[in-house]
Amino acid sequence: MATSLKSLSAHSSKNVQDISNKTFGIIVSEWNEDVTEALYSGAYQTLLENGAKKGNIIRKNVPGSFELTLAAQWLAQEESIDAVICLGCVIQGETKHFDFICDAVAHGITNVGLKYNKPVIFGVLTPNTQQQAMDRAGGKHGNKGDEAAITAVKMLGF
Ligand code: DLZ
Repeated sequence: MATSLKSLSAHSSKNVQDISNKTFGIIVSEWNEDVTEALYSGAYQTLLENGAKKGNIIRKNVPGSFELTLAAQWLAQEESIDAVICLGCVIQGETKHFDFICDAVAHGITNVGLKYNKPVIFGVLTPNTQQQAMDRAGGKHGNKGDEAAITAVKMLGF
């Protein structure tokens, strides 16, 4: 079984670093908000547990996951922001909308990270059902928001 990132955080020497002076932007998509709010709670708490200061965590909402990319660019271009975490949930529907949104967001977030040379984390769930989403937002498969936060922390310590 794969080791979760969060379980490594307390014990891995690679992850022991001071992030108290690091600033994080967290962008939350409002679509499927039960899921994305749970992702946000996980990410926020995990950053605090790892030493981030409340005042150094900036939250912004966007209407849907498609808008995560532009908002990530707006935050990443700020010199004061060290890492951006994008949180969304796109649930498979009957049309190709799902594929277009997922492709656009994955490519867009990648490009923003490369352009601004800082971690921009893909914390977007792409499940087939609402239940699968909830299972990954604090349910039986953990919380991918936690993992997104740990990924940001690890990348800052690279
Ligand atoms: C339109 C749409 C649909 C059908 N489904 C989702 C979804 O499951 N998750 C999500 O985050 N956003 C969805 N959206 C909204 C798009 O992301 C976007 O906000 C609109 O297409 C406007 O650009």
